[in-house]
Amino acid sequence: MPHAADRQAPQAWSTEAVLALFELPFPDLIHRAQQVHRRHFRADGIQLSSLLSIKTGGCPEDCGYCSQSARHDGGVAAQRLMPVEEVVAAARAARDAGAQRFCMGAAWRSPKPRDMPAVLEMVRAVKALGMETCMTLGMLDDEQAGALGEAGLDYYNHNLDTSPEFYGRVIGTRSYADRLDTLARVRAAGVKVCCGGIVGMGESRRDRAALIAQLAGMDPQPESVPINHLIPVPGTPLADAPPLDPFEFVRTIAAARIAMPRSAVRLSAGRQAMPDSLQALCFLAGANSLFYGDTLLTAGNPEAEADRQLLRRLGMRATDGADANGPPARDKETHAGTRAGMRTIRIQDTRRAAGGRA
Ligand code: SAM
Ligand code: DTB
Ligand code: SF4
Repeated sequence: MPHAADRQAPQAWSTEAVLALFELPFPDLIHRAQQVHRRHFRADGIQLSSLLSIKTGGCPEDCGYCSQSARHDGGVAAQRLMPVEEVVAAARAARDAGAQRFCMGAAWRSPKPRDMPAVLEMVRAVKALGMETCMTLGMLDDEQAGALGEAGLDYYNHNLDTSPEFYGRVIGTRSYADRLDTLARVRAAGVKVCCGGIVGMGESRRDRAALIAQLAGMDPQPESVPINHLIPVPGTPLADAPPLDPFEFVRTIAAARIAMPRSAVRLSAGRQAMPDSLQALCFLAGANSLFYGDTLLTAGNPEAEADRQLLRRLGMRATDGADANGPPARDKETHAGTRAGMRTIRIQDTRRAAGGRA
């Protein structure tokens, strides 16, 4: 029987209601986030996704945070779409290092018809490695979303990024409504939705609450919610965004966890600048997914070995995310190997694993 607090319909999360979460005393907010988290997930499990930029730079969009926009000088050169074999080789390496999902990103406004055959081939080939697939290619039309669904794409990432009110200060070339349209097409194609945002762009607490309310109001809620901390990129309009209190970032994670009890909440961009202690607080606040591997799309991320050590030090383990949307997992026995509902993934130092062959 769902807990009363989790039974709230998605639309029950008004901006005011989420703002009230942000305004709780920090210990109360974390306690509440932990309660919600433990009703739906093992508190020691982390899902690991690796990212690859399959088409870098030269993007016609004007997103104010982005190194890849051709409209600002973010220092990233435009490249062509990567060959399928190189993408598959990167996915295999990520799988062998312990990633269970492979996310492929392209710096496009939307895919061109000529790009689709290669992109669909990438989905099929990465799936054939036994990995979950995710793509983020910009806006999609019905046909493109349908084709990705038919190819077996598991997730499509398309973020709302911020509140409807702050949005126009950051992005001018696509509207909030455009984003919601793409997300509806992804849903209609039977592909799971990965949708989140960025904090630390100079938005207010109310904007952060409004972003969470928008995400939580999606019906159904996104299966995966990346919470990115702005990585300020020199040459972009947001290079000098005012610093955000780290506890405010943790509060955003906790509000996302409480408002979206069954979603995987991913502690996403910006981890390289975060001490381990802050990341641990994010896990306590309900984050249960990470980008794993030393590069995001163009920016740095902690080394895989540093993340393995962090999880080890915290007594946490990589999981396959199968507990998402599943029943509560309270049984300590699930720590051992495979059981219905969740699988522990062995993450390893591939340099050591490959030692015999190197
Ligand atoms: N071009 C596609 C699109 O925008 O739909 C996909 C890639 S885009 C880089 C994916 C997301 O990465 C953005 O929506 C944004 O939330 C996040 N992102 C990009 N640059 C970032 C930065 N400098 N700091 C934090 N997050 C960032
Ligand atoms: C998301 O929300 N964060 C990821 C993924 N979706 C594609 C991207 C983060 C990008 C960080 C900046 C960069 O690497 O250029
Ligand atoms: Fe282009 Fe995506 Fe960067 Fe916006 S976030 S400029 S759409 S690559």
